[in-house]
Amino acid sequence: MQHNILKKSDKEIYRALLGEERRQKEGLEMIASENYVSVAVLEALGTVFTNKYSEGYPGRRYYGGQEFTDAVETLAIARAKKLFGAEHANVQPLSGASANLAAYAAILKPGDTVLGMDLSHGGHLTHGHPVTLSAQIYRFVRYKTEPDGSLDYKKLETLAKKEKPRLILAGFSAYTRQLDYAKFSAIAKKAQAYSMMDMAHIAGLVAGKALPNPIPYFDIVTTTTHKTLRGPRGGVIFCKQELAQAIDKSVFPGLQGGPHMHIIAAKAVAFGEALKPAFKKYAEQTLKNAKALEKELAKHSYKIVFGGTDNHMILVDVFATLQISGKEAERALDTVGITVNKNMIPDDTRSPLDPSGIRIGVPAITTRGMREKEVRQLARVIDKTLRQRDDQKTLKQLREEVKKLCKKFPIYH
Ligand code: DSN
Repeated sequence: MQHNILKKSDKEIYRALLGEERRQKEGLEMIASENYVSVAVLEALGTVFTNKYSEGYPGRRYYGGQEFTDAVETLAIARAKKLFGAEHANVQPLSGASANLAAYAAILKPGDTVLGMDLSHGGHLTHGHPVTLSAQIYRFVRYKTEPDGSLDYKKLETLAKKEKPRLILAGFSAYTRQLDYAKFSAIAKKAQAYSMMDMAHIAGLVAGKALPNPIPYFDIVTTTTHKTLRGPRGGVIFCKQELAQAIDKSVFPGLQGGPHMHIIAAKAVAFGEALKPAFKKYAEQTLKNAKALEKELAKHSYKIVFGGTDNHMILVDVFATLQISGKEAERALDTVGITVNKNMIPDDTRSPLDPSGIRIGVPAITTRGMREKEVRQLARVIDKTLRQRDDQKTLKQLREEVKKLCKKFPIYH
């Protein structure tokens, strides 16, 4: 990519940018929450929309000069609603975390009870982990998965009866099985609680119709716009029409100031791309690749957490399999150019910074065009790397193999 002006004006940032471009081109991103956006999305991000303040919403702004920002945000909203069949969309949240916080603030009072999935069982930090701001404001009670990887909806219903939550939260960042949305919704209705789903990880798979759509079942659905959806970093909140005003007020002026219009422009571009037929193929292939990875790693005797995957990622208990920590596994894979992240497994007894597992995702390699054949090859590379992590010669050979594969499936060429 050309960065002729930056090259002259800021050599330090230019050097870091070149380094990151090379890292992404010559290595494989297998962090489940990452992806490669299109050049059109990148172009939209680097535009003069970054100069503009647009507090408010289309047609109701606090500053002048909004002809084109209104056009962009209106398009982003319309495309987001069409993509997911939603009644209302707010495209201003700066991230998934701020989308979740704004959603909580729209419907909860301080001290209200929320049921959310435990972090080590796949839930997200913002679903009630004690270190977060929301956990200081609201009373989170966290539910867990069963040893076979399923969710016991009877137990969830009993918990809801006991705890009397105002909100029941579904969603995850490291859970690999399909949730039963109808059951969540029924339990919330019985408990007279709101229902909310954080679909950040799987939004692209929902948009591509490879996974069921949670929108009809929940009062509120939040998402990020990167990950499987392959847009810029950011968030969106979808809701039923009766909550639209509360959600909008909660995002602005409740939580945020001026929206980032260059990012909203890039979101609109990404939604437009996801509405095209090619995105459906991408979503389907992502699921096939994840299944292939699960099968292949199981063949190499890896312990797959939750018993397998129904989405784009798998969680591997490397400690149980090889007696190495997730941190060691992450480091070893880094040396051959495969980026994954260490991850807790359910009720992990190890520390979050040195847990028992790694999370591996296929959204980015699927964007590069890789299919089951390459996934099988990668499973072999991963296995060899982890088992022979102290053999420098083997690691060097594997690094070359990854580089070769990257060349065959280039990005931003
Ligand atoms: N950091 C994201 C992930 O990796 O899943 C969630 O926010």
